[in-house]
Amino acid sequence: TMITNKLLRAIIMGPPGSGKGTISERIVKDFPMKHLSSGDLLRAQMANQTAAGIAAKKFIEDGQLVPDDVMVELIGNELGGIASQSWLLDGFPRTVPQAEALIEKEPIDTVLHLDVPFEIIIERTMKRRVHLGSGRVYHLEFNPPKVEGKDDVTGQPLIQRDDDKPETVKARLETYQRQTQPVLDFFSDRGVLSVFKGSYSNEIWPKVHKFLATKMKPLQYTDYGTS
Ligand code: G5P
Ligand code: MG
Repeated sequence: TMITNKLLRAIIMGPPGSGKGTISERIVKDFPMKHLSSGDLLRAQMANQTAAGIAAKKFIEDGQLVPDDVMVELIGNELGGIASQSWLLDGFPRTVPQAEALIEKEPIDTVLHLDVPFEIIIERTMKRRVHLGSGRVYHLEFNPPKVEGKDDVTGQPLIQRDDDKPETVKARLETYQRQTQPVLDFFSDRGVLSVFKGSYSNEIWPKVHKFLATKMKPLQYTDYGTS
């Protein structure tokens, strides 16, 4: 394939805890793209107690989806602000109506599906810690912070997400199966879906990098090993 300078509009999908945040951080380090995570955006809105944040809170804590109209509006506004750049959408769309609303406004070039088995997800989310301000994600063993409980870059405290309790994670997985899996078919039918199957981010990462490098010129390749 010929690599052009055209902007790339990409989506990263996968079940809760599949590594969307982890792989996205790696992508934006090696490719000139902007990462936009719907979950990070909602958590920031909740922390700031905005109207959208207050409306979203009860859905998130129950492992349910925030209503489509709220999400379409929120993400539409954000995408407007980064229209001149290549971007990577993480966590949106996650219903077919959201996908339909998105493709009406934005041509989607590629959708990366992280196909990670559900069994390993509960443990991962229990040991996850996040930095609210940036969305940077850690894991007590897989990717521990340099200083316990502190973000590597800012030194600010790390938190545990309210929706990472095992019973909420189970609800999120069910929500994913029921409402988000159909979105995979939606993009597959449109010929833009690429599947990356694996249990570990380090195993998936080199394949994602190689694939994206056929679409846009990488800045570099960061090697994290393969196990
Ligand atoms: P979010 O924030 O989009 P989810 O559930 O889709 O939440 P989540 O939980 O953020 O996805 P992730 O980003 O896929 O997971 O995974 P991650 O954070 O990178 O990795 C998980 C953990 O595993 C981390 O600790 C990481 O370090 C570790 N890890 C990664 N790879 C490995 C590995 O190889 N090995 C090991 N051992 N560990 C690893 O959405 C949250 C809520 O917001 C609402 C919904 O209520 C949703 O539930 N929401 C929306 N509602 C409606 N519409 C939308 N579009 C919405 N978007 C968000
Ligand atoms: Mg995430």
